[in-house]
Amino acid sequence: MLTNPPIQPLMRALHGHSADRPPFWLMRQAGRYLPEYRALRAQAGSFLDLCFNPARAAEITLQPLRRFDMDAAILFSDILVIPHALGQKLWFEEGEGPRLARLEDTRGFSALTFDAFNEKLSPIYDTVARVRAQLSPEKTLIGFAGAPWTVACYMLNGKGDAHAGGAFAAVQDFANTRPQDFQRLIDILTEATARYLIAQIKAGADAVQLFDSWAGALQGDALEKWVIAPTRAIVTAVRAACPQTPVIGFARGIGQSVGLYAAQTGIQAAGIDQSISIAKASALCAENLCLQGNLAPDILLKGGLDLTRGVEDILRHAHGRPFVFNLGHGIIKETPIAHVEQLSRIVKGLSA
Ligand code: 1CP
Repeated sequence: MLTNPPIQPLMRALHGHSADRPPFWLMRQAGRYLPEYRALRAQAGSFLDLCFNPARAAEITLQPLRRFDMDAAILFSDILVIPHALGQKLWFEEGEGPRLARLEDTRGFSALTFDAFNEKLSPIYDTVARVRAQLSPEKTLIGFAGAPWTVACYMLNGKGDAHAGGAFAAVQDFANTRPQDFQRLIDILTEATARYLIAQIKAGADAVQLFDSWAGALQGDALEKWVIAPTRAIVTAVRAACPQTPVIGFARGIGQSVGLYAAQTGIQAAGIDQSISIAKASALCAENLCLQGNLAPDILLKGGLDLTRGVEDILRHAHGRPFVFNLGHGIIKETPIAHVEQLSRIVKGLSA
């Protein structure tokens, strides 16, 4: 327990305190819906060049706070810098998304190496330090990484999954039929993710979030083995090295399993997507666990009265418990800036 509550509203919530008005930030708050992002992106060359340019990445991290005064900045980077740092070739196809040289089988896993890991990632630690130095003391800096299951999906598939729902069926098949081989990859990623998050915290991140965007593809034993167990190992390693730093776990699409996920991983806050209500998630999780979420990104895209009602509904259900207002997934790139301004005003209690 802390003797003094932290001064940052977002850290107070992550440490289990409720507030009259919850702090807020938005997943993918830096990015293509902002003209100032698109301008810097156009100068940068590739998306990866942008992630590895500390001055530009720090600037992009700070851009949304200037417009909308969120309570937290989230490091501008990508979950796929981990495979890149382990030696798997990564590039981004313009207008499409990430591409990775495929890891065909265990021979591919053997080529992954920690030899240059922190060296390759050092520009990102530099970005974290720059942002923390420019951010006012009452604002929180969130570092992040992809969770092992989600990163393994991209590493084995070589790209996202275009099928509706994106369930990475071929990766699930690999995990089912060759569990020992898959475990090797998960173990490498668990070690890499813990090292990466601890280095971000040492560089100045106040809290960290694990994005497990494709956790919802798994159930039962597979969820326990590939999502819960590696997350627990990462939380344990981060807490041992940095006992005061909260870990937010966002296992998207796991529905009612969020209670089990939160209790068994030891996370300090649980990200809630839009598929279950905050009232339901509250009933499934411990009272002092901070919840974060869960406005549907398409309601923010739509705006108007639906947005006002959607935000107020969540605020009402979360009242009295530790809570961070956020979306249920990332901002859609067509979202009008005026809608994000409207959201910010409502959450702050200013007006609709
Ligand atoms: O063209 C561009 O400008 C690149 C678009 C873009 C951006 C802005 C990508 C490519 N990544 C990012 C930044 C990013 N990615 C952040 C920055 C911080 C923020 O503002 O929130 C974060 C946290 C991520 C995390 C990320 N990358 C996730 C997890 C969250 C989620 O959305 O589910 C995933 C799955 C990725 C992979 C990725 N990177 C980029 C794309 C288009 C994708 C998805 C690919 C796919 O599944 O098809």
